[in-house]
Amino acid sequence: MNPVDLDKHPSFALLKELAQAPFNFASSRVVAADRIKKYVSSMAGFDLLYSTQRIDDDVLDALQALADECRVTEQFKTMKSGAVMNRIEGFDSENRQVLHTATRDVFSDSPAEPNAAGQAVKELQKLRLFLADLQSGAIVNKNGEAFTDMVQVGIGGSDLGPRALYHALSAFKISGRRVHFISNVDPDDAASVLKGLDLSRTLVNVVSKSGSTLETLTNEELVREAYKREGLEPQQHFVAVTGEGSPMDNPESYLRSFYMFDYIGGRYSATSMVGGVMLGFALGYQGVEDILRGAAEVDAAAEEKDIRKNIPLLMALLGVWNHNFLNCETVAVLPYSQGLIRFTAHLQQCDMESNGKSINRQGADLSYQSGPIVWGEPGTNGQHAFYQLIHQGTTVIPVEFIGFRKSQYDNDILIKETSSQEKLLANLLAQSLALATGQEHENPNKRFPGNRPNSVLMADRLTPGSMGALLALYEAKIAFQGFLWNINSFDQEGVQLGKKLANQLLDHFAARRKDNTYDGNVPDGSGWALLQASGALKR
Ligand code: G6Q
Repeated sequence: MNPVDLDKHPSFALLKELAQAPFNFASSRVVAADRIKKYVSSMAGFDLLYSTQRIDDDVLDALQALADECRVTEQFKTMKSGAVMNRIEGFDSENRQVLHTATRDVFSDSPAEPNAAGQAVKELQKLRLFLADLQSGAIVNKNGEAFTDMVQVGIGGSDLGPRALYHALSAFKISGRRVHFISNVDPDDAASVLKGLDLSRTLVNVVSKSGSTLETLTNEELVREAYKREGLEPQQHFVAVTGEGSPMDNPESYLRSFYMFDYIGGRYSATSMVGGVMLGFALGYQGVEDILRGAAEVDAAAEEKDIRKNIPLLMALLGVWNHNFLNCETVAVLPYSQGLIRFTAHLQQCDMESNGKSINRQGADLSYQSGPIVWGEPGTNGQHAFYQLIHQGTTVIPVEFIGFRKSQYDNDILIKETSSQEKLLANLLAQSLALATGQEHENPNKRFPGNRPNSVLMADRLTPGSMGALLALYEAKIAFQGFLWNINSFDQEGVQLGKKLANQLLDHFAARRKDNTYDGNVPDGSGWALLQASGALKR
C-alpha cells in the first residue's frame, strides 16, 4: 500500500467544509445531558468523554471516512507485525522495524512478531532472576547488606518515559527502595543526586541504546569516579541496559547486562528493559508484568476500526480535526493526578520528536501542518497559573484532561462533606465544561468565549496496569497521527545538527587545553567566533 498525503483523501475536502461551521457551544452555553452521554468511548478500563469537542455526528462520520481512506488501523497492524516502517522512501534513512509493541506482546500465544516477542521474553527472564537475587540476598553489597537505592543514568528516551512511570507508580514501591535519575550533562545534576546517597547500598543502572551518548557516558564516568573515591568497586554496583554490540555491551564491566533492540525507538522504549530494570527494582517483577499487561490490552484494542470504539484512534482524529481543520497550534495535556507529574514531559518527547516533521514518507514537503506543540502540567496547580490564557487568551488551546476516580494512596478526609479526591474531580470536570460553554457577561472582562475544545480521559485508579494502558494509548495515538499525516514518526534527524556542532565546539575546548597557544585558526563556521563572543573560553 502506498501511503497518501492527508489532503489527498476524499474526506479531507468534506472536513474542510464542515470546519466552516463547527459545533457551537455559544448558542446555548450548556452541554446537554444527552450530548454528554452520547459522546463517550470506552476501552481497556478508560472512558473518553468528548462531548466538549467541537464535533457532531457528521464530523465523526467524516473522521471515520478519513481513518478508513488512510487505512490507519491496517498500518498499525503492519507496524506491529514487523514491517520496516521507519524509513523515507528513496532516501538514506534508518530503515528499521518499529516493534516497541513486541515488548508487551509476550503474554499472547501468537505474538504479532514472534522473533521480537521472543527476545523480550528472554530479557524479562533475566530481569526476573536479577530481581529474585536482590530479594533473596544472593546479590548484596560488600558488607552483605541489601541494596536500597538505584540511580538511573540515561537521557532522552532512556530517561523521560522511565522517569514518568516511576513517579506515576511510586505509591506501589517496595518499602525501603528508592530510585534517582541523572540525565543532564550539567555536572550539578549528578552532584545533587549523589549528595546524601549511601553509595555502598546503591545500584547504578546505566541506560543507553547506542552506548555512545555523550551525556550518559560522561555521567557514568563521573559516578564511577565517585564509587572509586569511596573505595567501592563499580563493577559490583553498575548494571547496563544497551543495544547488542554497542560500545557499552561489555558484561565484564557490569554486575548484570540487559539488552534493548534496534527495532525499539528510544522514546517508545519505556516498556523494554530501558524502563523494566529500574521499575522492577522499585515495584518488583509483578509490577513490571502488570504494566506490560495493561499496555498489551491497549495494543490489541487499538486495532478496532470503528473510531467510536477505539480511544487512541479517536483522540488522534480529534487532534487532527482541531489542528488541521480548526487551526489550533498547540495541545495541552493536563493530568489531574500528582502521579503524572512527569507524564506530559514524556509525551512532549514522544509526540514532538515523532511528529515534528516537514516531509512525508516519500521525502516531499508537506502541504499541511504535522505535529502540534504539546505542553502541560498537572492540575489543579495549572489552574492557578496558565489557565487564564486557556480560558480568555486570544489563542485557542485544545486540552486533553486525564483523571482518575480514586486516589492512589486512599489517604483522604472529608472537609465540608467532600473528600480531596472529589475536590480534584470537581475541578477537572468544571474546567472541561467552562472551556466548552464559556460565559456571557455585561462586563467584557468577565466574558468567556467558550468553544475551547477539550476531552476528559478517565480511569478508576492510577495503577501499574492502568499506567501501562495509558502509555500505550498515547503511543498508539501518536503513531495514528503520523499515519494520517503520512510522515515517518520513528526517526529524529532533527536532533543531529546541534549534536554535530556541539562536538566541533568541544574539539576547540580540548585543543585549547592541550595547547595554550591554540587560537582557533580554523575555518569560518566552526563556531570559534561564537565561543570567543560567549566568554566560555575564559579560564
Ligand atoms: C528517542 C531518541 C533519543 C534517545 C537519546 C538517548 O527516541 O532517539 O531521545 O533516546 O538520545 O539515546 P541512547 O539511549 O542511545 O543513549
